Amino acid sequence: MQTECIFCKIAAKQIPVEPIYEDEQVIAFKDINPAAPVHVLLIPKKHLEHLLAAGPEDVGLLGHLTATVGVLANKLGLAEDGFRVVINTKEHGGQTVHHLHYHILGGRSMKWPPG
Ligand code: DGP
Repeated sequence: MQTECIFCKIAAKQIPVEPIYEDEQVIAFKDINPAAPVHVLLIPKKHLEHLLAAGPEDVGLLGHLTATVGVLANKLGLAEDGFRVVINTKEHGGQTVHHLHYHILGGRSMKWPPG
C-alpha cells in the first residue's frame, strides 16, 4: 500500500466505499465522475502505478482483473448490449490516478475514436 494513493486508501477502506464487487485481490466501485450511465472502476488491491508496472509476478493478478470484468458486466446488466473497458496509461493515456484501474463504461453506445 502507498500511503498517499487514493485508490490504495479506497482498497483499504480508509476512505468509505460501496463495493460493487470485492475479493481478496480486487475491488470495484463507481467512478466519482461518471462518463457514462454505468461507469465502474476495477482496481487491484496491490498498488501498481500503471499497467507497465506489472511484472511477471502479476500475470495471475492481471488475468484475475480481466476475468472480473465479465463478472461485473453480468452484475451491471452490460453483458447483452456490450460495454467498453479502458486502461488509461501514463500521460498520453490521460491517466490521472496513479494506481492501475480498469474503467468499465456502459449504458450507451460508445464512439470511436476516443478523444
Ligand atoms: P484516469 O484518468 O484513468 O486516471 O481516471 C481516474 C478516475 O478516477 C476518474 O474517472 C475519476 C476517478 N476518481 C478519482 N478519485 C476518485 C475517488 O476518490 N473516488 C472514486 N470513486 N473515483 C475517483
